[in-house]
Amino acid sequence: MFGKIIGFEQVDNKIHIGFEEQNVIVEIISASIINFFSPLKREQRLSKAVEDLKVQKCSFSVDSKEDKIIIATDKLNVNIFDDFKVDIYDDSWNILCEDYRGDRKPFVRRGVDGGWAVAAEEGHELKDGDNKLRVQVLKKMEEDMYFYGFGEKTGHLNKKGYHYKMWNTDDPKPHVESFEALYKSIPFFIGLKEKQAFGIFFDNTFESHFDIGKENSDYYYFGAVDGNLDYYFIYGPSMKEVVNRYTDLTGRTPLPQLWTLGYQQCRWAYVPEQRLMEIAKEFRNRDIPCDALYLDIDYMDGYRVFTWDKNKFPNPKEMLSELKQNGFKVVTIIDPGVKKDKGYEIYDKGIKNGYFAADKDNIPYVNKVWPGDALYPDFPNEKVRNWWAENQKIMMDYGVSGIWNDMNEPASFNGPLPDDVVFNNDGIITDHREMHNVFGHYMSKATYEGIKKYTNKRPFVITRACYAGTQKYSTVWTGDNQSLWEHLRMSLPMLMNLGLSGITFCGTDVGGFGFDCTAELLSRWVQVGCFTPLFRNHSSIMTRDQEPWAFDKQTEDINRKYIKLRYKLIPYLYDTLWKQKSSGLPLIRPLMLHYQEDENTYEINDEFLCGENILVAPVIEQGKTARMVYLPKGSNWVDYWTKEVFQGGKYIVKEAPLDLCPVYIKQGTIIPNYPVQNYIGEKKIEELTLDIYPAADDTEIKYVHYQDDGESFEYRKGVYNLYEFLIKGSDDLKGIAIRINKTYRAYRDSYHSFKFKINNIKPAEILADGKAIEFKIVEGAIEFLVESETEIYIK
Ligand code: MIG
Repeated sequence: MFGKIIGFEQVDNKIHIGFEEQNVIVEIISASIINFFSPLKREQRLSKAVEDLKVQKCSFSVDSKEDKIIIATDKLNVNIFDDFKVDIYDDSWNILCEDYRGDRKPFVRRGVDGGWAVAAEEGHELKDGDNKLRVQVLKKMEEDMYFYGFGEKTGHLNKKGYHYKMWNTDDPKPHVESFEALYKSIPFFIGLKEKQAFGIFFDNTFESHFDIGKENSDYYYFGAVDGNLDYYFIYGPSMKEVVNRYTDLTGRTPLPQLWTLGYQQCRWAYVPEQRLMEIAKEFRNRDIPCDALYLDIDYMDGYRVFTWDKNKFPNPKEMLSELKQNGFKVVTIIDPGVKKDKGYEIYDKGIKNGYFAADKDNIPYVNKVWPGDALYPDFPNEKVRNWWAENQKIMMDYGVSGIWNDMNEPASFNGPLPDDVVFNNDGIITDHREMHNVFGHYMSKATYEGIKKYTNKRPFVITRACYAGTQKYSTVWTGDNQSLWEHLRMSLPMLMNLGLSGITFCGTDVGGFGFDCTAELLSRWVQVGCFTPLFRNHSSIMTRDQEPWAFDKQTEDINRKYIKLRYKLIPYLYDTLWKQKSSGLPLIRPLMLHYQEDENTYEINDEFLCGENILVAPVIEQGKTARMVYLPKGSNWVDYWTKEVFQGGKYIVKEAPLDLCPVYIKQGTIIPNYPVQNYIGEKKIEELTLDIYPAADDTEIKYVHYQDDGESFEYRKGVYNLYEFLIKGSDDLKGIAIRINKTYRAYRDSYHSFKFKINNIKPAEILADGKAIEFKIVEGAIEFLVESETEIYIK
């Protein structure tokens, strides 16, 4: 395809290499990130995901020797051969990633004459092949490799042995392991080889394929049906560094409004007004915290976006303001499909200005979605995005607090959009094949910009379809799961891999969307939801009710317990998000992200870390009341419920009756807690609780806590506070010294006091700034209060 190397030329950080048939550019983005590019479709890179490419100047060398070109940075050695074969080594020449030599040799699907036709008649489905790839890179499968990431995929954490397709797909059938595509396309993965991690981001928005040693165990490959060859090799060696660098390229999740971390209740559909108000009232009457309620498609007038059905909601503004007084924020759904309907303002304006995608004869393209005949806004066009952003004002003026973007794969009821539907991508005329996977991305971006402009608050957007980089604009949920134990099980690796793929703020429909939930399933699901980034219960029309109280008293109590625990953890979650701004590390993490040295963690599908310090090992099987828990090597772990300490590096058995979710806190950490509130902002938080798990030796614990107004963009001007808590045990462990430092102060509200809750110690005396203070023992932990910036000594 490329032919022999003819020569090369270095221009700044780019090495232009001429091959007989094609030119390529190898760009040194940093010592650890290299981009490989060939303009197979068009000259420019035009990334939709990387909006602000930051090249870090670094020294590197380029030489040619015999049959190859050798590029060396401080971290990587890259050999480039004829046919654009690339081998990448670390700085000690250990191979990391080597191109496979030779052609694909797929396994044979054996059948018998006529046999398949009969099977197909019965309804059996055959997987498509993918021999139509115009861009393709084959890499040699090394021994002992593991693969993660790929965005939102079914199956397990490690993707080795599977094939995936990136083509945003709305398939309402129950999602199972054999699904190759779902709603989101994030063409990024992490390879782990002998404890070294690297990432590959294949930035191509066309239908792409990733085969991870499925068709042949000698190689893995990625490729696309069209577009440029454009991929980044991102070195670790730690997985944390890979995620950090990948999110540095594609962007990170901005701080959300604090309330979005609270509990959210959704249902298709809370209509009319009286039903929505009833739901709100139940939460408060039953003492179950809740911050957000959702309105699904039925609030609209004939499914016309940006309208209200005034029969069901006679006065939305008044209703929303009444709800707000009670702490409820309302999020409304907005689909992309605009009803074809003369006289409907949005349609008229869109038609007048040519804002809809058109067919090849430039006639606006019509398909069918909820409103019947509908048109698709040309979101890849900035003008259209600006218009869509303006439309957000309609909803914001009513007092809506967030926008839920559904159906933006885009979905269509009347067969898929034809390949040649035309889009105008900011001046470049292109088609559905190229824009399909970024349709939801651009829609979320427009929604984000609009909400930001009209509220000046941090926008809350939640989208179903996305591409790499959408994390800059939107939260995601994983679409139409079902109330199945299998889907609860699957949600963990799916969310962990989304987290590794840059999507920090993600969640599944807690309790399951389709099918009827059971009391036990909801009880176990809420225990997972409590520790996952987006905590939203959602269910479909015609399924049985699924609110926390929809079953029996025990289920309601369990819901209340975990939803309240969530509210206690809010400052911990928020701190983690704040730290994510620089680390890129997600909220939900697979164990190996922090324990890469411990191979036992590589395939743990049923446990996860919430931030760095909380390990959750939920029960995800019906009828189970005990489970095996693996505690990773390198830390000690404290049972959150009993405070018993365990050494890492082994499996333990934990009894877990229905109301107990096994949770372990890393020893030597601090978990900040807020008091439980009915909703974020109900109480003015003047006291921060510090739940402390002292180290077993004299290791110093440092925890940084972040505080701001939780809603505006003032923090970007530096309006926030930082607190540093330092805890150090003496060698003989006879005493523990604690220091509180407010290391940065620019935000007016601050805490008046700190409540310390120290687990697993038995002090004789506690001194604050040298004076003895009182303490009590509550549930086995000692508790005492101090004012700001005190030095504490515990004897
Ligand atoms: O085809 O708006 O995933 O959350 O409740 C159904 C109705 C359309 C799909 C979404 C789901 C939402 C539903 N929507």
